[in-house]
Amino acid sequence: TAGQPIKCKAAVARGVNDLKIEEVTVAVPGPREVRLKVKSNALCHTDIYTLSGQDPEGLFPSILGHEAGCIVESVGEGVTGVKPGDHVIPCYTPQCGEPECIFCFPPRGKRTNLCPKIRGTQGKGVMPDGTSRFTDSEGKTIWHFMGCSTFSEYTVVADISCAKVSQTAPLDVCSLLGCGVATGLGAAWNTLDVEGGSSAAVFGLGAVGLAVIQGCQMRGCARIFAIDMNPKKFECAKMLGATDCLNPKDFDKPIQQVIVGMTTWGVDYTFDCTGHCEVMRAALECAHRGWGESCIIGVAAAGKEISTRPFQLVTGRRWAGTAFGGWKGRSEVPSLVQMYESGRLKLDHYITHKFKGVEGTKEAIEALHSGDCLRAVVTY
Ligand code: NAD
Ligand code: AHE
Ligand code: ZN
Ligand code: ZN
Repeated sequence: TAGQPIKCKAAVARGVNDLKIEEVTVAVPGPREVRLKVKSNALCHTDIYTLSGQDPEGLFPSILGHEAGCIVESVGEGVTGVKPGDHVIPCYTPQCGEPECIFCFPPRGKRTNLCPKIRGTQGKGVMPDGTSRFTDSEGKTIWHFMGCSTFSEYTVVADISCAKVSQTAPLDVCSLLGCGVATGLGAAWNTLDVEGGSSAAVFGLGAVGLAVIQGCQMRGCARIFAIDMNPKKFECAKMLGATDCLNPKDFDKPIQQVIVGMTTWGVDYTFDCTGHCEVMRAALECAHRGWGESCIIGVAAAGKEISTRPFQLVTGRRWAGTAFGGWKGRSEVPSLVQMYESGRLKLDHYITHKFKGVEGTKEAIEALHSGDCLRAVVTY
């Protein structure tokens, strides 16, 4: 197949909540590009959010999907980091690693994973040269998404977006580390860098929130509040280390007041994993007086804004946020896979649903909507 366009099946987002299974053509990879055979895809809430038209950067028609385990099919000119047959996790936060990139390179690059090298074109649904590698059966352009577009049997990504991982790790588990679970762990370990013995509160118990709980538990947090409107999520939260499970519907006062009441001064570290601005406010306002830190992980719809009384910050709370948990894709994601393989990081519990074939993408979306699902994994 190398050197030739590939015809394959993909789930194409044609418009708002309109996903069609179609044959698409995937062009050969250009310079510094890699064509991937997608083996496994986990569905993240952000895919559904963009499909539902809430993403200001959302484009149609496009191929969504950004949590995947893949095998390199062929590489374009100048690619040295990966070769055909390598197992990779595509990362929507790339890592150019060039010495002149102040975001990648120490000393300042130590603080962030937000390499901007291809972010401009990525947000416009195209490869770094400004064009797409996908066409439909009529030869019309289909746009890329988050530099990944993994709801397709084949995709093309930039080489700086490819984290080369162990050949022996199962690709379905690898796909979880392409976004949600890695993000939750990184929010706790990198972004807020939570301390052992401290307290944490996690709002929203999807895979992202549960991974925050797991990360806090592994760091030795003494008390972990788990908050969700769906009590079915509490069992897994407890299994991962939550000490107090709260459903805001069970109280007649705002949940932040409930939590402050249970702790005197609030919680050391809090996390929004819902994407709702009122929840982000609640998370900030139950952070500890004097030093509490609150991390926004959830993605809010176009036009939404956060608010709180400035007094909340004046009295020592800090508002933070994270993209992909602060992980630098190529240099750090492979070590998460190693942690899994060595048994130090448990991940199997996130895969609650499994489907087969690109058609399974629709079933996966229904599963995530049902509220019973943490991650639905579709294998090709
Ligand atoms: P999910 O849909 O699986 O889980 C969200 C959970 O929040 C659900 O359990 C839901 O019941 C709960 N929830 C909804 N409203 C609530 C409320 N008012 N109070 C308490 N709980 C509430 O989603 P996910 O895949 O775990 O993703 C979570 C969020 O993180 C999404 O907004 C997603 O877009 C975002 N995300 C961000 C990053 C990042 O890098 N910043 C990465 C991955 C996902
Ligand atoms: N495109 C949206 C924002 C979407 C967003 O915030 N994405 C998160 C990742 S969600 C993963 O599931 C992120 O990391 N953003 C950083 C980036 O560079 O995209 C908008 O509001 O325009
Ligand atoms: Zn860079
Ligand atoms: Zn995601």
